[in-house]
Amino acid sequence: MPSRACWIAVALVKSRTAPLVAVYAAVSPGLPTSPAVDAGEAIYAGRSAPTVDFEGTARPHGAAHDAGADETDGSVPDDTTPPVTTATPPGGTYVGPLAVTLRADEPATIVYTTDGTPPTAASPRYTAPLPLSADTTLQFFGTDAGGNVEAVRVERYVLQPAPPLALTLQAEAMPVKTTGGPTSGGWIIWSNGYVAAPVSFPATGEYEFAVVARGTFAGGAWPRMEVRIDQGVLGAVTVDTTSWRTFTVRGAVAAGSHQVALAFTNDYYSPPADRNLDVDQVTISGPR
Ligand SMILES: [Ca+2]
Ligand SMILES: [Ca+2]
Ligand SMILES: [Ca+2]
Repeated sequence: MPSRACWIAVALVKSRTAPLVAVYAAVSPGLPTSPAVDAGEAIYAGRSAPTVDFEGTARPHGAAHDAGADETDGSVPDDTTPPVTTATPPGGTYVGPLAVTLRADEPATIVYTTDGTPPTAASPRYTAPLPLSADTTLQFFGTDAGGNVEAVRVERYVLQPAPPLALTLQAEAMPVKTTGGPTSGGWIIWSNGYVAAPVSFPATGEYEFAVVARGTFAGGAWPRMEVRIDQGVLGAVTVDTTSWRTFTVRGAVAAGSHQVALAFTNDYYSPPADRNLDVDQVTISGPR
């Protein structure tokens, strides 16, 4: 018997307004049927589902159809196309931590793994962008409403550490100075106050702040200097020298832009005694 390309689609439709079930048929052109039916013609109507005997391949109906399509005339073929899921950004080499978004081109359930093993239907389901903080092989696939399963896709991410910060800021050039005036090579903070500048920290970690400073002893004490991040104290030192010297403070700073301030906190003035803090520069390095 010669084979011939032909199809018969049978749609079972339940009425929204009454417990009525109808069967519609669509037949490929030239295919003889008995009894003869035309595409879109109702060949059964009743209050319960009929028993339909036919030869050929049946597909599950309903869920396999594209959502919202008009299926009553049999003109919409079943969805047999698996979803296409895309990772954004795609695999590659990136600097610093990353968040990867998975999106399918149709409504689909996406599962994924990050441990190098191929995902299965039981793998974690994707619901929100995936934060990556180390080299990761991301594997995933989507399953659409019709049960069509996408082949596993693989994206490899290589995350390089952000380049370290090594930055020197001159105190006299900082954009914020709450008090004081210029002095040779730096800025003299003569009452309680600070100089400050915004700094972008490339990654979270411990940074070193090497401050070149000097001071005047008065009222029985040397000046006290704080290194502040967004006006929170990272560390404090006593500047016990009248010549420029480097004082070092270390502490954890979160990635992002922060105000770095060098503050004088124990001013004293009783003429002729005058306790002051002079600041030349700060070198910021890290993370380490
Ligand atoms: Ca599909
Ligand atoms: Ca003073
Ligand atoms: Ca300076």
